[in-house]
Amino acid sequence: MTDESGDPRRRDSSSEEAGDSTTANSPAEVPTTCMRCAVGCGLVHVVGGGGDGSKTVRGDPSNPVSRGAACRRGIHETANPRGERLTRPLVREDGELVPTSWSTAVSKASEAIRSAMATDPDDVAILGSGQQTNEAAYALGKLARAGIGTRNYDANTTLCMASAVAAYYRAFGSDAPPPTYDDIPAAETHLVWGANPAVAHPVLFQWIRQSAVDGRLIVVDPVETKTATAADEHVAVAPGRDLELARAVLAHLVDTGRIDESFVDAATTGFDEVVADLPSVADAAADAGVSLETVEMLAAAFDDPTLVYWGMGVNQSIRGTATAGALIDLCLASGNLGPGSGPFSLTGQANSMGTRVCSSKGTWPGHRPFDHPGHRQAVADAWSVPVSRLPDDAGPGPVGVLDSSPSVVWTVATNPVAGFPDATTAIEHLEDAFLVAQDAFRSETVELADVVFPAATWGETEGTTVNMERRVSRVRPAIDPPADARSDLDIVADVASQVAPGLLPDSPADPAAVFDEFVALTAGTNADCSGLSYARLDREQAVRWPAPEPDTSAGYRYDGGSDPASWSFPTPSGKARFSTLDGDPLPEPTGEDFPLTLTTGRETDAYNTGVRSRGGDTAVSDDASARPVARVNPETIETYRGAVVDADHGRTTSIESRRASVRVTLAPDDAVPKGLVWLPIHHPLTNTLTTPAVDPVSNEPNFKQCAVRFRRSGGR
Ligand SMILES: Nc1nc2c(c(=O)[nH]1)N[C@H]1C(S)=C(S)[C@@H](COP(=O)(O)OP(=O)(O)OC[C@H]3O[C@@H](n4cnc5c(=O)[nH]c(N)nc54)[C@H](O)[C@@H]3O)O[C@H]1N2
Ligand SMILES: Nc1nc2c(c(=O)[nH]1)N[C@H]1C(S)=C(S)[C@@H](COP(=O)(O)OP(=O)(O)OC[C@H]3O[C@@H](n4cnc5c(=O)[nH]c(N)nc54)[C@H](O)[C@@H]3O)O[C@H]1N2
Ligand code: SF4
Ligand SMILES: [Mo]
Repeated sequence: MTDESGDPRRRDSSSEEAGDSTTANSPAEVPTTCMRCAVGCGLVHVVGGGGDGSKTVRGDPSNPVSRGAACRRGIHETANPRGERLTRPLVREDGELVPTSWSTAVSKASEAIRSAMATDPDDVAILGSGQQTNEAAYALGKLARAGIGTRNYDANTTLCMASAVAAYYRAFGSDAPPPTYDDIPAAETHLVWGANPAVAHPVLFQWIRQSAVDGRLIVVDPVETKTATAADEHVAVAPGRDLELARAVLAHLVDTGRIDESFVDAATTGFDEVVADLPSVADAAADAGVSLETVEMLAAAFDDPTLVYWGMGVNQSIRGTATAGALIDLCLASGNLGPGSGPFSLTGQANSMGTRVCSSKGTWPGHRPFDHPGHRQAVADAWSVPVSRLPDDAGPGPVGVLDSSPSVVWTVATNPVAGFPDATTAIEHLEDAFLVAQDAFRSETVELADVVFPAATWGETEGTTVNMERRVSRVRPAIDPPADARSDLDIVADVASQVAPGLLPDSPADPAAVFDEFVALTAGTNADCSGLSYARLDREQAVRWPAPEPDTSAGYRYDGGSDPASWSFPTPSGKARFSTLDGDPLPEPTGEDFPLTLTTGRETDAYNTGVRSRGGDTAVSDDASARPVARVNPETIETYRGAVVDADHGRTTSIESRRASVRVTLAPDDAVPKGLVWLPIHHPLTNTLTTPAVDPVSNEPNFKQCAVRFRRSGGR
C-alpha cells in the first residue's frame, strides 16, 4: 500500500493527524484542496520560514472530506512537481521557441484567433481541461462560446468521463453520480468495475477497504491489479466484454427473481424493453469469458446494499455509454439506489466535475441543456451577447475537433500530443494549425506551439474545485508563481480583452467575482450552486451542490426514501430510465495479423501524460531507460518468442498496431492475462498506437483496446 494516512471514513471515528504537529490555521499555513485527482483531499501548504518560498504539504485534519488523509503522489506532486516549469512567454521564430513579452505573446495569439474568427468561428479550436479551477474554466468557456462563438471547444474530460456522463443523463436526466463518500461505510458490497483505485484514487480506496472489512470487495478487471489483489473476488472479464457481463448479471437477476419489482414499477421506465432484449445468461457469460458461478456471485452481490464504482475500463470504450448504462441498470433493477448503494463512477481529474458544471463544454453553466432555446437565451442575456453568437451544438468531441482541421488551436492545461488517441494524426492537425499552448510545464504540445503562455499552477492560484462527490472547495495560493508565469484566469482575460472586449474582466481578474458570476448563472438549475460564495467556502471548507441557498447543501442525489412512489428524477416522466443501448462491437477485434490486444492504464507514481513525472525530459530518446515498459504474460512472450529480442538488459520487441510501431521493453507479468499487452498512458509514444474510434453517444475514445502484434525489429 502507499502511505495514505488519516481516518478510515467511519462516521463515528475521530481524525488522526498526519505529518507534523502544527495547526491548520497559523499564518504560515494555507489550507487548500489537492488537485491531483478528484478525491479532493484537503491539504495544507506549509510555507517555509525565512521567505525562501520553500513549502511542504500535508493532509488537513480539519478538512471534512478527507480529515487529514492524503496519498503519496498527491503530496509529492503538490509539493515538488517534477517537469520543467515554463516561466516566460515564448513565440516561434525561425523554427525555435524564443522568449518574448506577454504583450507580444497575447497579441500574436489574439490576432490569429481574430483572423480565423472573421471567416468562421469554428475555425478556432479550444481544448480545455479538468485540471483548471472553476474560475479559469468558466472564463475560458465563456470566451470560447460567447466571445469567439466556436462549436469546436472541448476538454480532456471528454477523454475521461464522457461515457459516464452520457449514461447519467440517459438514466436520470441529470449528470453526476448519486452517492457521496458518506455512503461508502454504509455499503455492504463494493463492486469496482474497470477501475484501479488502489493506484488512481488511493485515499478513496482506503475508505472502500475499511468498509469492505465487514463487507465484500469485488473487482471486475481483465488484469489482476493492485485493487484486485486486495479484493475478496476478482473477475477477469475478457477485455471489452463488460457489456455482455453486465447483461448476463441482469439476466440472472431476472431468472432468479432478484428484481426489486416495486421500485422498478414505481420509479423507472424501460425495464420490459430491456428484459425482452436480454441474452441468455450462458451466452452472455461465455462472451464475457466468465463462468456461470461468477455471474451468480455478481448477481448475489446486489442482494445487499451495493456501491458500483467504475472507471476508465468502462468509460474509454466505443461501448462506454452502453456499459455504464448497463451498470446503472443493475442498480435500478435490484433497488440499489439510495444511501449505501448506487452507481458511483470515479472521476479522474481534480476538477472534471466542476468543468462540467461551469465551463460551457457540453452544457451551459448549471448543466443547462445546450440546445434548449430558453436556456440559450438566459445565458446570452446574462453574458450580454446576441443568442446568435452561441454555437448551435456543443461540438464533435475532442477527436472530432482536431479532425475538423481548425486553423487555430489553443490548448489550456492539456497535452493532446500525448493524450489523444492515434496521436500521430492529432499531431498532424496540431502542426497544420497555429498552435497556442497554455501550460505550467514544458509538454510535448508546448514543443509544437507557435505561442506559449506560461501558467501559474496549484499552490500559486486562487479559485475553487469540485470533487467527484459534488463538493465544492477552495484552492488557495501559498507561493508566487515563478518569474513571468500568470494565472490561467488572467491569461484568458487578456486574450478576451483583444478578441471579445468587455466580455471578461480586465486582468488581474478577481476570482471571487468570477465565481459569483458563475454561481448566479446556475440559480434554479439541476446543478444549482447559487448558495455558494468564497466566504461560505472559507467557513465550511467543502459544500456539496445542489446548494441553492446560503445555508443548504446536498446529500445523496436522488433520495426517495423507502416508498418507491416518492422517488423522482429530472427526466420528462420523473422516472429513471433503463438503458436501451446495444453498444457497437469493438473497433479492432484481434485477428491473424494483429493477434494481441493492447490496453493502457495508470501507474502509482505517474500522472496522465507524464509531463510532471518524467523529470521534464520530453525528448523521447531511444535508449532503453526511455522506452515504454510493456507488461505481458510470460506465456504470451513464449508464444511470440520469435518476435522478441533477448537483449542483455531485458527483452525488447516492437509493438505494432495499424497506426504505429513502438519499441518497448517487455516486463513479464502474470497479473496480465494471456493475449493482453499493458502499456502505461504516461509515455508519449503509447497513444501513437491507439485507435481513434470513439463512442457514438459520448465521443469518448476507445483507449482501452486496440489490436497489436509483436515484431522483432522496427519501431520508434
Ligand atoms: N496514479 C495516478 N492516479 C491517477 C491518474 C494517473 O495518471 N496516475 N489519473 C487520474 C485520471 S485523469 C483518471 S481518469 C483516473 C483513472 O483511474 P482508473 O479508471 O482507475 O485508471 P486506468 O488505469 O486508466 O483504468 C482502470 C482499469 O481499467 C482496466 N481495464 C482495461 N480494459 C478493461 C476492460 O475491457 N474491462 C474492464 N472491466 N476493465 C478494463 C485496467 O486494467 C485498469 O486496471 O485516475 C486518476 N488518478
Ligand atoms: N491511451 C490512453 N490515453 C489516455 C487515457 C488512457 O487511459 N489511455 N486517459 C485519458 C484521460 S482519462 C485523460 S484525463 C487525459 C489526460 O490528458 P491530458 O490532459 O493531455 O494530460 P495531462 O498529462 O493531464 O496534461 C495536463 C497538462 O496540463 C498542464 N498543467 C498542469 N497544471 C496546470 C495549470 O494549473 N495550468 C495550466 N495552464 N496547465 C497546467 C500539465 O503540465 C500538462 O501538460 O488522457 C487521456 N488519454
Ligand atoms: S487521493 Fe487524490 S486528492 Fe487525495 S491526496 Fe491523493 S491525489 Fe490528492
Ligand atoms: Mo482522466
